Amino acid sequence: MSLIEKLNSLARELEAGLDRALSLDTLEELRVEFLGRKGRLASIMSELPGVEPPERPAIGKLANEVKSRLNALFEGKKQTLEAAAQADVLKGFDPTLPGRMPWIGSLHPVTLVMDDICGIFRSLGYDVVLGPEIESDYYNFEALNIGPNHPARDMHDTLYISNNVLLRTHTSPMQIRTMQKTEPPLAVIAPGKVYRRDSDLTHTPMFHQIEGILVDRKVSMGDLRGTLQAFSQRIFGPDTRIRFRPSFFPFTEPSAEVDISCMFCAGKGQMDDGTVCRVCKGTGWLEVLGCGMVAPEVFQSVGYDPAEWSGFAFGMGVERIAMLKYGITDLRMFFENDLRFLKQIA
Ligand code: 2U9
Repeated sequence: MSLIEKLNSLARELEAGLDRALSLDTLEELRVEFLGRKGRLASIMSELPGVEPPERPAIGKLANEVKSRLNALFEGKKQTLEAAAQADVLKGFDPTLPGRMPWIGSLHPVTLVMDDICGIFRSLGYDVVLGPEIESDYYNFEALNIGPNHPARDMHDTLYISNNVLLRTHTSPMQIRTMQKTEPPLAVIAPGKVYRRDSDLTHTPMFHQIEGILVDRKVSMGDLRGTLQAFSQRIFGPDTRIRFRPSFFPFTEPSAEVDISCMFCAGKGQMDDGTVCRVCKGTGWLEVLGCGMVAPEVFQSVGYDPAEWSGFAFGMGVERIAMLKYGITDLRMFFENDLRFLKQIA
């Protein structure tokens, strides 16, 4: 067979092969077999030097024409197969289906409640102050009328870093720092993390507190009560009542624990079906915070004259408020980061 015949036969064979090729893989195999560097066309062309010189130009020209025609056919078939493959992908796709919603992060329940509480006090004219979690013994205890041997140190379960440096057990150091650099009158709240060497079902080594202080002339216990009544109604609902029970804190005198009427049984102590309320255990009241009138020793430690200035202070645990507000019964829920729990509240 002459080279011309071989070329024409090769072209016919490839054309037939292209017609039968149903996939891009088969197409590639054909391309390598016929048009590849060591393929059949190259093999035919390698016979060219053996052809009589006068015939070579015509055969060379034909070979080039065959090569570019086959390349064009090959490219055309490739495009057809690629379009078909794309259509196959689209076959299983329903553009009318709703998109997948990406999960958007949300605020932690403790942060939400902390923001709520700060918002309420800001609306009453309080400024928010933030400060260090690592504190000195002076700011955490001494300036708050808790001397070196004061029994109240016991109930603080302090985590010490060194003799005089510790993790703050309450946010009260911030009220001292604020008063040291601010002339009265003032009203601030101090939210943040506090630390205690305490860990059981109802205590965690770190929890969140919000404390507040208001200093002015002639501040009374009635002002304190009115403030906490307004706060409780805004955070727990307009029907909330409060009551004071006498208590003791070294930094306030007199001091009180504050209870709110139970929001689960409306303060009745029992449910509509007559069963005892499991939240307030039948008392109708829930303890939510502590408070009192700022002790004169505290005013003296920041250079305020206790004869001229008076004030009230209060403090609350944020996790406790969040548990009551959302009916959460296990404190550990806040720290486990279980998304099923977190999503219910956000
Ligand atoms: C200054 C003066 C007075 C802050 C107060 C309480 C009462 C109180 C507890 C509530 C639950 C702490 O989180 S808890 O364990 N706090 O009962 N805190 S009065 O009094 C201050 C603070 C700073 C300068």
